[in-house]
Amino acid sequence: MSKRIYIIGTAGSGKSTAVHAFQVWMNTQGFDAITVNLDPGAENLVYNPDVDIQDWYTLKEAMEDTALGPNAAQIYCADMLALNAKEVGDTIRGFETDYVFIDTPGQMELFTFRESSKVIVEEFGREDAMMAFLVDPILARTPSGFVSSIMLSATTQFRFSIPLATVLSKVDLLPEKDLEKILEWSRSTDALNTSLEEESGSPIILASSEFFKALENVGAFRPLLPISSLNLQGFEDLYNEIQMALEAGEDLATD
Ligand SMILES: Nc1nc2c(ncn2[C@@H]2O[C@H](COP(=O)(O)OP(=O)(O)OP(=O)(O)O)[C@@H](O)[C@H]2O)c(=O)[nH]1
Ligand SMILES: [Mg+2]
Repeated sequence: MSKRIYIIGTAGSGKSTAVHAFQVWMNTQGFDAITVNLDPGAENLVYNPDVDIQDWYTLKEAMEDTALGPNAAQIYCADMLALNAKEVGDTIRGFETDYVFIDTPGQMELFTFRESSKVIVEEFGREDAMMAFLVDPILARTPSGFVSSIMLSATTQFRFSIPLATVLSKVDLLPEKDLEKILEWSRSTDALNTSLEEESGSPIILASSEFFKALENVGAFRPLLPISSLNLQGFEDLYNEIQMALEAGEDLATD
């Protein structure tokens, strides 16, 4: 069965571009990969999805049919996903491919916090499924923004209980100094704590607290994987991380 990789992240974090870049990178490595768009509001996608939720319904149609405003219509569409999950899953299973890259709706809460996405993950298959959470570098540049991003990533992991890689997106936009700093925070809670204290001007115990240790223990706080969809930097490392996580899952399943 093909491996399914869900690309998740806050609005504008680079999900759609990463889906396309990952497919391109896979093809250069001789692997076959297909793309799936689950965003009913996506316009001008940078890739041509092999499976597109917009063939079932679009945000625009939902607004016309229900007379809902854009935000309520987004939620309506997110819930519609569950109704179409089996058909979309069957369409995906119709492809013989190594990898399936799944682009999720712009605003992450539409996927992360709605029950329908759990239906999707079950229907598409839990086995050999993984998530890549994209951290937006603009948010991660400040210590408090970095911590918020890690918490969002951890929330996603708690919601779905499938392996998750936390990825720092668009690193070509970051000056080398900022990139190093962010990576250092993701490797060392001491470094993070020092920067948090500098930012707030008062002592902070967050990064050394039991809470952060718990995040570390469940794997939510880990060294970030830096990628750039612009120059394909980091995709090999992300690929290796996915392989390792899914193989570890297989070993557990066969134990
Ligand atoms: N420099 C640079 N820009 C990027 C990269 N990835 C994405 N972008 C840009 O960031 C913006 C948002 O990218 P998208 O891929 O649309 O992000 P998204 O998360 O799918 O956005 P929504 O679905 O609208 O929430 C676009 O202008 C992209 O061209 C990258 O690796 N480097
Ligand atoms: Mg998108």
